[in-house]
Amino acid sequence: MSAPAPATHDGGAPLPGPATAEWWQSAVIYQVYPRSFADGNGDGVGDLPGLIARLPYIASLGVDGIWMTPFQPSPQVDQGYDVSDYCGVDPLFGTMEDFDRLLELAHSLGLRILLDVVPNHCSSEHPLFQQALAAGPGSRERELFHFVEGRSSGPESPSDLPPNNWQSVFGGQAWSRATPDSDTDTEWYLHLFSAGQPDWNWRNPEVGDYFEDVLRFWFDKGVDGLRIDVAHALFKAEGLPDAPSASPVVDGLRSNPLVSDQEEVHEVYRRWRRLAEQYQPQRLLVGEVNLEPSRAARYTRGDEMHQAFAFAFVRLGWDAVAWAAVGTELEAARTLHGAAPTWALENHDIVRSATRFGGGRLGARRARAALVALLGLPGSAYIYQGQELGLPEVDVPVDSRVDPMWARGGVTRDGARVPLPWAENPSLTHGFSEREAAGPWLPVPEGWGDYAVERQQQDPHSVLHLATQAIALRRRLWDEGVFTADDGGTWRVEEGTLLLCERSPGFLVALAMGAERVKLPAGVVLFSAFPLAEDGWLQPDNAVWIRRD
Ligand code: TEU
Repeated sequence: MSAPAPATHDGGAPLPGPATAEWWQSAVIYQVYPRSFADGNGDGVGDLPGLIARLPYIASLGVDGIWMTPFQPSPQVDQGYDVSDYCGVDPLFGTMEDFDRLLELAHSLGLRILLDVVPNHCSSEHPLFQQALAAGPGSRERELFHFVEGRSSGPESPSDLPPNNWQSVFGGQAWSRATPDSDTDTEWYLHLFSAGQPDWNWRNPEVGDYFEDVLRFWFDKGVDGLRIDVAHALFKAEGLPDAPSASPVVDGLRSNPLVSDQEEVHEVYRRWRRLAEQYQPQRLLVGEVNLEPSRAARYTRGDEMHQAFAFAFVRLGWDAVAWAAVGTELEAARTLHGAAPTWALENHDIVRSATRFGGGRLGARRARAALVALLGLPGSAYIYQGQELGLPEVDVPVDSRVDPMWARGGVTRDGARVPLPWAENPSLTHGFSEREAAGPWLPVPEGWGDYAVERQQQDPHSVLHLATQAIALRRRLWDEGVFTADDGGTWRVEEGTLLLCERSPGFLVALAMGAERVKLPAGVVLFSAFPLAEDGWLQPDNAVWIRRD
């Protein structure tokens, strides 16, 4: 099949974009949360040897690569997002030799490896933070972080109040005393997350240089790219002024404009892009930029990151009109900045889609349909481990919750992080770990084996089969030139509840989001989440890919 003519939009001007797609433009990436993926040494925590043993499973999904959340040395206050050594491997997960083995085997299986880099903050155990604490107020060492004199409630109580009213994403104030028991050290340090995660001061050029070395270290090893944690937050408003409101910084920092999306941050990604381009093949940068579409797209301008997650649907209910509106916004941002959306419905921070979309059988149907829709959209797609099994959110018993957000803010993300069920057999962990008696780091609920990989591999109607088939067909459509990097998406709603995204040219993704059946759009159905029950109709919570030439 010959490649279709370039897509045209708004008056016919061709969109900017490469004639030949880069690998990441068509990619499906599988997110691995190593703690919960597979436990190789029987200590109840997933690790690199466990992941190595299961790499063939990931390859069998047909995905292009893996994004791994942090496995670097860390006190694990925030399950690894509190890094104390950016260039190591925490013994909890294995050794650097294990990582090298992982990288080599992944590459031999055709899988790229993306790592998580956490540049907004480190661990309070990081040697540079420890040195800053020891060096005391006013020292050069403290300029790597945000150490600031506290405010005073009265002459008797010097510096007893934090420097400003900023709130932590995890709940409570975003400041802690440098040395709580000291009369002489009256400084506080900033932490947008937990007190164990001090924010770096990116206005100090030494921080930029430090991270350049970190990037080089992993790129030199052959790592294919990086997912950048809270990428929009590195710079804070100059002078750290009070926020207009001291309400908790929920929803990924969006309620305090002073802690994120400062213009200076773009220079960081320009520098990182230049570095990424020095490697062959070029290394990929994908950002966690939890901002509205028009702001997030600015991080994917031609000389910045390659991708930024489109989190927009994550905040929406099962509502075709709302999805179409957000899809249209994302398309407008794409047209403006030339980078296609990077889709994700789930990750380790978000309530599982099967639960978010209604729970039980209804939620399971919707999650399955949404996954099919997602894989047909123009742009790269990220799938979170277990999404291909249709895992629901788990109500982790209160005593077992370990997410620091639970202690600080009363919200837990543990329910999306429960160990993966590999085997249906009745062992306590369903094949995740050999640690039977004490169990894994988060308990698995009753009935977890029903979702097990082994079981779904035997069932041709399973979510696992469906996801694998959708990924294979998607790949074929790219190879045949039906899908191209220049494709846009025109979003609309028909019959009140039928969500449509028309991918240029002549390819339609349809998702029935209402309670009633709807007319099936004209064209040849290439794929569906559920079999089509009646001629010419689409049942509620089904999704189809349609070709109309
Ligand atoms: O998350 C950044 C973030 O602000 C949100 O995802 C937040 O955790 C969520 O909106 C709360 O509802 C990243 C990581 O993905 C997350 O696991 C870390 O806890 C966080 O950074 C700190 O490193």
